[in-house]
Amino acid sequence: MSILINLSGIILAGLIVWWFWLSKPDKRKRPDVTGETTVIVENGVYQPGVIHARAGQPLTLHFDRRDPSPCAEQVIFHGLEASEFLDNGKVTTVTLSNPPRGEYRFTCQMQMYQGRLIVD
Ligand SMILES: [Cu+2]
Repeated sequence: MSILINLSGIILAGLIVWWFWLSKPDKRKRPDVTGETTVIVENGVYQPGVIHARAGQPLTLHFDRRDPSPCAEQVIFHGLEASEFLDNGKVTTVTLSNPPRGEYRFTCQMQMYQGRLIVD
């Protein structure tokens, strides 16, 4: 009986090791970027909420605002000196011509909409 318990303990430990160290190769790989993404602004969230970009490559974002509330009317890129007003029911394009490496938040003016831009 104790052999069985030990065995299951070893298997469990093995699973934990696998889960935490071996099962996430994607995290180390740099994600693919296209340099162009459509972001839907609706129901208090940006979709997608995380955008990847390459340092030194232009990034074009098309904000598709589907929320009439004034909360959604502006997008601000913190740390990048970039912001834009978004017309409801329309697509507004924001271009970051040369984003430096780093991680930046982009939010509405009240910071209820929250997104992350990761430039690497
Ligand atoms: Cu807001």
